[in-house]
Amino acid sequence: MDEPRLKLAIQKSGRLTDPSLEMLARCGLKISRGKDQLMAYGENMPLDVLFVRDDDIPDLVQEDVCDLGLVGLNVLEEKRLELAARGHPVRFEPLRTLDFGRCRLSLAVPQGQAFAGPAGLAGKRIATTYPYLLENYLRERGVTAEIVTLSGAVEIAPRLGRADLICDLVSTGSTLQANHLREVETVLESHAVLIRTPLTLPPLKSEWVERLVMRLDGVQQVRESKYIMLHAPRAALDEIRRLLPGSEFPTIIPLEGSPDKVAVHAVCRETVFWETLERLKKAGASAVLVLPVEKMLA
Ligand code: PRT
Ligand code: ZN
Repeated sequence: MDEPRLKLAIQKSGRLTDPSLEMLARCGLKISRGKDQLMAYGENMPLDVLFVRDDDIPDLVQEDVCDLGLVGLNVLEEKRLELAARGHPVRFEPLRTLDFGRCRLSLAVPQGQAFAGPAGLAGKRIATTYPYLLENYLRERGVTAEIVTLSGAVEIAPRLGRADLICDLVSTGSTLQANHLREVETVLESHAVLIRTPLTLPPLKSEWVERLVMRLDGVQQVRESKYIMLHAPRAALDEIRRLLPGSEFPTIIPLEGSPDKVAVHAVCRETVFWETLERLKKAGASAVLVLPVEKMLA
């Protein structure tokens, strides 16, 4: 009998596509994309990748077409609120926060216009493509405003006289600036999320979900991690241990012929800056080597 295969939905073409594919490749997945560009076959895992619009990803998991999905929290939360408003059960679960796709859903007013906090939004027209998230934000603050739901080009709505302000995604802020808008409030901090179906999967599929998640954790952990090797006077060990960023249990190795010195090897889970190396040297460290970590399995 054929092995059951997992189906994972990712964005077909957009901001999340490259980082999603890169993440999967780092998890060891090799895919072949045939003529049918909508689906790629996992060659070395029982996992196939479906390429779709990001807005369809929660639905595909919701409707059991896919077991897994990689999507922005903004899209996910909008969908969750929409389902709740319609009285439908939510049938997707977040599995992991991913370290890409960072942005925020923010309120922005025309430059030069004052903003008197959320209470000042009462009676205003706010243009957005995220009506449920905005409605939720306003409701939590007890404010009644008019939500103008658009399908795109939100940033030009105030200039066209369709709205007083906007609620849109921002990353660098240059789009807002180019449109003479000023960011004033964050409605949601967003990032990419791995979601799964709440259904119990058959054992083989379930095992591969676990393996994938474990690899994802490993990949995300090593992104910032470095392996540090150095020589240290025994007397300075406490100080040097304290200086090593995010390393709990360094390995201490005696050095042949130098009873006063040891070698210290440590995995640092935080960025190692030049300043840290300078402090280590000041504390007595020598022969300091910093190496990238390729894979890690806790
Ligand atoms: O075709 P499809 O529906 O799949 O794609 P899409 O056009 O809806 O989505 P896409 O590719 O633009 O974004 C996919 C996801 O990336 C979003 O749902 C967010 O989770 C995430 N993301 C991260 C962003 C941004 N950063 C971002 N900057 N999505 C959109 N933007 C917009 C922003 O609104 C602005 O218009 O990009 C523009 C540039 O932003 P600034 O602030 O850098 O100027
Ligand atoms: Zn979209």
